[in-house]
Amino acid sequence: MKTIDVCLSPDLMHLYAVEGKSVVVVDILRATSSMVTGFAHGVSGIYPVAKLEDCRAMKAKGYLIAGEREGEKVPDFDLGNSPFEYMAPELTGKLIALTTTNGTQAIAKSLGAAEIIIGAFLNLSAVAEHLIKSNNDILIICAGWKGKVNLEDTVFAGALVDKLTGKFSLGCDAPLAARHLYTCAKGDLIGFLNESSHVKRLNKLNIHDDMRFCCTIDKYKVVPVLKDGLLVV
Ligand code: 3SL
Repeated sequence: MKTIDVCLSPDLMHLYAVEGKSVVVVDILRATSSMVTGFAHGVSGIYPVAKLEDCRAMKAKGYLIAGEREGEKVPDFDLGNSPFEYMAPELTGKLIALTTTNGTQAIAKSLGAAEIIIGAFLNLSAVAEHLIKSNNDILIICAGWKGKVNLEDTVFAGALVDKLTGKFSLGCDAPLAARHLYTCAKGDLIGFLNESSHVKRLNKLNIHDDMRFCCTIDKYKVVPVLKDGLLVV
């Protein structure tokens, strides 16, 4: 039986191999939720970039440039990192270069995997179905916050492990712990995540609606996959 494992922070990546695996990158608040929303609303490609300056340089190549630092939109960029911005009809067919504090860094650290896909509550079941079809060992990489473990990505990892239990065996105790956390959270996901440090951080920026939206399960069926550096569906 293939295995499923969870890396709770990108700073723990040295403990895991990505080669030959399906890697699921997750940054529920908000990078991977925004990516999934963008694709569901017709964005044609998202180029994830770790460094701000590399993202800015993509403007000259015809990309819209998007991203945040510390939760706030980069002032001269076209878009920030709220999923609501990624629903705009004028983004249909557009290419976006995106840099975020943690999410796009986690993608950069996943290079070398058999495939890299983007997970969020918004596309939870579609991701699970994709992984069953791929039938590789799975590694879920939680983007966390600047190397620290966070609640929302861990709960998502637990939800995905829960969906795949019986079809994949658990690689270590992290998927078990994540699944237990999800069991505690699932009755009131929004209430549970309200206590998280990033929700408090977003609240201080007067960003209140994004978290509720990012907790919507299975709103979309798209599964973004990294192909030659570009996320596509
Ligand atoms: O850390 C990230 O990648 C972002 O998603 C953080 S924020 O929600 O935009 O602040």
